[in-house]
Amino acid sequence: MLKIVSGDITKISVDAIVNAANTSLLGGGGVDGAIHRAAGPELLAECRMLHGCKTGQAKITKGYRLPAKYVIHTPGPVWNGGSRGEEELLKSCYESCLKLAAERGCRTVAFPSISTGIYRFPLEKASAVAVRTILSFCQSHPEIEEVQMVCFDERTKGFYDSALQKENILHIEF
Ligand code: AR6
Repeated sequence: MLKIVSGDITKISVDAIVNAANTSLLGGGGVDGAIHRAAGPELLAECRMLHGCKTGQAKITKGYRLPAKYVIHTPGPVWNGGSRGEEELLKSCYESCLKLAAERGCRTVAFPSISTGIYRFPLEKASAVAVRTILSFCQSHPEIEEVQMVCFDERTKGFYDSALQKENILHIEF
């Protein structure tokens, strides 16, 4: 099941939350900064041992002081007009995170809106990619019981709500 919710992802009690990181995995602004602040310095210490991560891939750490057991770190693509494989890379972020979550036995996962902040990915396109990819992964992995898209502002939530509505209509029609 996919739920679109409003809130702060650092407060969500799930098996794994996802961090919209950068390729260094050494922290930054936005949701990445919030997650590191809430998890405490042990998170950065573990991230240092991971030696970075490629765009579209994902790596997992413990959640330390967060309510979540794990943090899955994924560097999303920077939007550069759309002709540099941005949509495929974003799809790969969601798939890589869900794959890692399933491998670690996670049943509940929460995502932030990857790439739509500092990385400027247009929300309409990003929300469509995210919703489609999550729904399709969960269909073939029933062990993932619930995925939440945690939106930090109402504008973002509006885009994810309508992307989910569009997917549901498509599913009824075909
Ligand atoms: N909970 C949920 N969502 C949040 C939170 C929060 N606490 N804080 C911000 N957001 P961004 P990106 C939303 O910029 O575009 C970092 O410096 C935010 O409103 O965090 O993937 C990294 O180190 C937006 O909707 O991530 C990278 O360098 C969404 O999270 C770079 O930013 C993503 O915005 C990654 O940029």
